Amino acid sequence: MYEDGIACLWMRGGTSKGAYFLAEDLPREPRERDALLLAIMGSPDPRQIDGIGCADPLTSKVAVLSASSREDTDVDYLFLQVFVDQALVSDAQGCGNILAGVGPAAIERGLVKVSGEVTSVRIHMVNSGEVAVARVETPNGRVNYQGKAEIAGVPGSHAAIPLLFVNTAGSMCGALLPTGNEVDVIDGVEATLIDNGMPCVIMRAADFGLSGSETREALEADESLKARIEAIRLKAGPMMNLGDVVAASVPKMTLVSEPRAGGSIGTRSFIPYRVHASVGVLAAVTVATATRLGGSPAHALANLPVDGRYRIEHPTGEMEVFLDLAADGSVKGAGTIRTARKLFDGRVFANMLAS
Ligand code: NQM
Repeated sequence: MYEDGIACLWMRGGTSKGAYFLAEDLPREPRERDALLLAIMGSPDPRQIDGIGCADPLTSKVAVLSASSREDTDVDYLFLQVFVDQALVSDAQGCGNILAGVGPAAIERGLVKVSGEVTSVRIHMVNSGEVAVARVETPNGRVNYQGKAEIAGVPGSHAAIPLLFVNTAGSMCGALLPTGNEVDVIDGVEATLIDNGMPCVIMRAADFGLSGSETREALEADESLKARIEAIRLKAGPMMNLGDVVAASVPKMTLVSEPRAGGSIGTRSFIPYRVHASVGVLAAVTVATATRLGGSPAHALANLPVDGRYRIEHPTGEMEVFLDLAADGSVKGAGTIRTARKLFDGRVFANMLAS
């Protein structure tokens, strides 16, 4: 049925890469759609050799775009995480990095019209039901990808895409603190179970005998550490209203430490089986939010900014996120700057006999 391929935009969004599709080009039925996406990415296979995934969860991602189902937004964006070495596709999380490519992709595909030098695209993030606004440079009626903005983890500079979020508290867990506590103890480890856009379990790196400055490779090579963290994740999932998370890519297990490079806090994030090369956008917003909770392990370690700009240190640099606080100190909104780039526009072919 898909012998002639499927129209696909392959884009970098922030520090991730993904395939951007129009919903109308994919099967409607989720199981059929997911089987097709697994075949397109080449999963399950640690090398994804027979597909376009790049053998890393950060480059095995999908955005499904469609005309907005809401009056207050311009486009619907469903994020799907295609697992690399398991036959799993999950909609249990969103992705703020792939989100950076959604505005440009929606304009490229004609879902959103250009409206001047800069086009504001209001994006309905279907996974969480929340809204993000992306500002996309559109001089001369088309998307401009070139510019001077630099983000850690991506070489070179590109056009800035400011992203703004509102009401992200409880995006997938129903409440900012789904257990009602700033700190819970799981397997003897103090953890903040929190969701301000991304379900995260925030724990001290030191409680695992780590400094928090370990490389991605060193952490991934530590099998007993990974087993300990996974045991905590499986217990945290139901506590966070996420149910059984055996087959889910959430919650993100984030180890925090004192900042080392002048930032606000250090992070190493298990997402959940690989360690993030940097940190997720909404995960960074969630960590920044945790630093404001007196009871959280993140609070005592953080160097809190006075200007609302939180510099979240990660293995390849830092991500700056901005928190907009209400008078009572709660987080009203958040923002960050990302970049994105169109890498390839064409038709992708899948070996459906493999699934
Ligand atoms: O937290 C990866 C990424 C992400 C998620 C992951 C993200 C976010 O960096 O908003 O962007 O945590 O699996 O692409």
